[in-house]
Amino acid sequence: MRDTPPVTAVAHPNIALVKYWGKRDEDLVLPLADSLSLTLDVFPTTTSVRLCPAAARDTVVVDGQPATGEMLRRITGFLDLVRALARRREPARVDTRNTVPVGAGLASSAAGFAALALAAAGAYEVTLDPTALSRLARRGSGSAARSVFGGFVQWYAGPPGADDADLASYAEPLNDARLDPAMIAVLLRTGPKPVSSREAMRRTVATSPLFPGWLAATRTDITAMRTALAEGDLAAAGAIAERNALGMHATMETATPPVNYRTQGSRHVLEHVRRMRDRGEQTWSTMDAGPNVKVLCPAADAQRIAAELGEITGCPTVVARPGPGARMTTGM
Ligand code: 2P0
Repeated sequence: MRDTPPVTAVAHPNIALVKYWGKRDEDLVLPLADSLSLTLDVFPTTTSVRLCPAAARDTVVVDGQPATGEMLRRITGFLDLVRALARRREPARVDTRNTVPVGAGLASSAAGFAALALAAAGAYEVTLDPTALSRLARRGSGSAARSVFGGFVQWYAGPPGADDADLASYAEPLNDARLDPAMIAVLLRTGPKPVSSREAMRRTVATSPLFPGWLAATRTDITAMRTALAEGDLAAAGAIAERNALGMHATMETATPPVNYRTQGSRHVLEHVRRMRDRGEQTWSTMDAGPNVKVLCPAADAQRIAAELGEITGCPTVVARPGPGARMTTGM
């Protein structure tokens, strides 16, 4: 029995403006609240999947290296979900190429599982509409539900306790958003993170006294962010995004034991972005599960602002713009 030809898909990372932090169901990857993000046009992940009927088990290769441990377990577990949907059993070979360092808080798992969901569904011949694809990607990594779509995207938590909770939690593009900003990634350090976001979320929900307050604020932030996007109000969107991200970091920094993704370098950039704003620039920061800072700003000012941030940090900066959703492609 021969291997099937590879099916290849590409997806881009997304950066949340209203964050996902905390699950109500670990197995189904159901979040405690809605989140809202911007898919970028940089750092794509390309993944191909071929079925290997004669093989004894799945093979996973990430950036040319065989995957092992937790990464292998998560990807084969995800393939099991696709096989269950397809009612098929063949092992697969997965080949993934990232253009962003894995585990540095630059959403490689979002792009990775969005591309894997699309390629694996294709390889196992399961027909999924975009909503079903988003649900499937969610099972690999929550934020991947959002990378299925381009531009501004909202991921619905779904009503808690519902029998069809799995069906009700998926992402959708926000077609009424009237903003077309830039996002600058300041690449302070690109090593792997000290604590996985999965573990950090778990710890935060279980132990941070600030978590309930941040979660309640997040629910309000979603509504306010939707209004800001629909009105094309970058200043309102930026202010909500910065406050929501700083609040999320406050929750994990007050967990037991604490999780600190903010480094001295991050704090320096956060402070500088505030100072730029004080002198009239339209700049707002956000940060994820890593030390790198992303800066939301008008597209027309992005090159100038990125040059200044590069100069004060001595680190590379990348200017991103709204990017596309996951799609099939030919070859790696
Ligand atoms: C987000 N992050 O909304 C938040 C903000 C990081 C900080 O989603 O456990 O890799 O696989 O569902 O999606 C990163 O967490 O976590 C993330 P799992 P995921 O973008």
